[in-house]
Amino acid sequence: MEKSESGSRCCVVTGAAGFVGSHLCERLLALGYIVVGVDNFFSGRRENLLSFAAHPRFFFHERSVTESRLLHELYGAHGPFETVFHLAAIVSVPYSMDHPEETLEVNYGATVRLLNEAEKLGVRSFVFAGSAAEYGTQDRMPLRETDAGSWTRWLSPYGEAKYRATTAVASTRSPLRGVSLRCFNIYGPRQDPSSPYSGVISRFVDMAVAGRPLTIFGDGFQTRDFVFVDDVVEAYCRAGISEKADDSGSGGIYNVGSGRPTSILDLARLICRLTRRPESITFCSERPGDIRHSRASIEAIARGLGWRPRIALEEGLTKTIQWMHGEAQSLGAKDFPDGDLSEKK
Ligand code: UD2
Repeated sequence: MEKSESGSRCCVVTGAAGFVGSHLCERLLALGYIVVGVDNFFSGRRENLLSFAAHPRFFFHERSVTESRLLHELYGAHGPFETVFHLAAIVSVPYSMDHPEETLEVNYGATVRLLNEAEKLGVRSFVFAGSAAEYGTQDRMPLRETDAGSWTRWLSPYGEAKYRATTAVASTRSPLRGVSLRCFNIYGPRQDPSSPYSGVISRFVDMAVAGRPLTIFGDGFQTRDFVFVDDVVEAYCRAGISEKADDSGSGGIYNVGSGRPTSILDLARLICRLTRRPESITFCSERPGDIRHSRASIEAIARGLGWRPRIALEEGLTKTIQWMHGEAQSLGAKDFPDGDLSEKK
């Protein structure tokens, strides 16, 4: 993406304080965009904003995406925007099991309202954070975009709400361009390792850096498709900014993954090697509801957006480990101002 092409056009990023959203804001700022970030800190973290909160082209609003007329009010404050990147969501699958209605309202209902607002405001592109969870349980690998439908058996309200929202986003009509990115297992700096349901890489790296044994649920032969956060951000930028017409036939829905399977046992061994720890791995019982394998077909995104993953697993893990080392050292030394930063303009 060329900085010179973007001038000082404006984008909205919901979920700006999240793991992926914060990286996306940073990239858009580096590309020369004005970025209006929105987050209610339900799961986003203030420290994720630290590296760019004071940027002269970043404006932050502590708001919820469930507020009606949110985009209209942001438009009133900042003027027209070209792209809405909608990443804010209830991200915890276990939470979605306990709160199915709230999940449907936040992850689906709010998305439909934002889409309607975007249409009325003449926004050019609406890019949505879909999920591999939209595929539910499947035996056939790799997963193609057409493998999710009304017949799918979703494992959680999270998966179903994301599927419904993706369907709404993909059925927008010109001139608004709706794109949903079904991301597989994203990892990288700023992913929070603190819950038992945090991404396995963030947990393993955290355990290894702390010198604790790595805990595998099940036999370790289950596989996942891991994709580094910088590659995911590149996919968002291409989806939101690209002028290229979609000739992939996938209707504005794209998988974002590496296309490669990695077993959890191989992953654990690799992290032990990269952190120069002895191979200290313990096995516990399988996590209830876990899928066995997950792998993306990435043909559609290659054709439609010219995207392919660039960061190999070992390189991405090395960056994640370096970041986690830094976190471990600076623990307790963080400080961040409270409140709304939107007055800076
Ligand atoms: C991801 C999502 C989940 C849901 C699902 C849909 C994350 C964190 N989880 O679950 O919310 O969207 O995709 O497909 O994005 N594991 C261990 N030890 C650990 C942690 C995990 O062995 O300490 C295993 C776990 O049992 C699973 C694999 O590692 O077999 C990956 O776990 P995950 O939670 O990172 O991701 P996944 O794909 O199961």
